[in-house]
Amino acid sequence: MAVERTLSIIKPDAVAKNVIGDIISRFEKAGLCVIAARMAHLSQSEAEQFYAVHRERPFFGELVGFMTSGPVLVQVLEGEDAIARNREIMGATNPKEAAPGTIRADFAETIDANAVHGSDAPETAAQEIGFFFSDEQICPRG
Ligand code: RTP
Ligand code: MG
Repeated sequence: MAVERTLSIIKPDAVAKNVIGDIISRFEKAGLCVIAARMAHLSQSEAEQFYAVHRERPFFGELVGFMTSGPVLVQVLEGEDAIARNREIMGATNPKEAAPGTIRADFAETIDANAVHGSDAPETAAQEIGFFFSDEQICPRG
């Protein structure tokens, strides 16, 4: 297994619930390290660009509306097999289908307000990391 980086977003619902620390603790317990992080309140155009792959989907308007509804924490996570490992501990997109003990099962309410985003492949991870962070803002462990 290779060391990978992935882009994680703690979404507005989880920030509003004040569970940022609980969620980061899940990442750390799974062997993932936070190597970049900042709070952001996405504009309409930033959210539309970030989720451009979904622009033809029926839920695009709700997705953009939700992601701009409040502040988020954007982070780069690094670790062995980080992309798949992060998605494993996030759980299924719909929290009602998420396995017990996953972040979405424990912290999310609905398919829109589903607590976290995680990149789904190496190419999208690289693109999403570049969307939010410059190289100087990323601090890998030595
Ligand atoms: P994410 O990108 O946020 O990590 O979530 P994901 O890979 O599990 O799901 P994806 O298919 O990429 O969808 C992005 C976000 O759009 C919302 N969604 N709503 N109403 C629906 O059928 C529906 N499907 C997706 C979710 O909030 C999902 O996280
Ligand atoms: Mg996705």
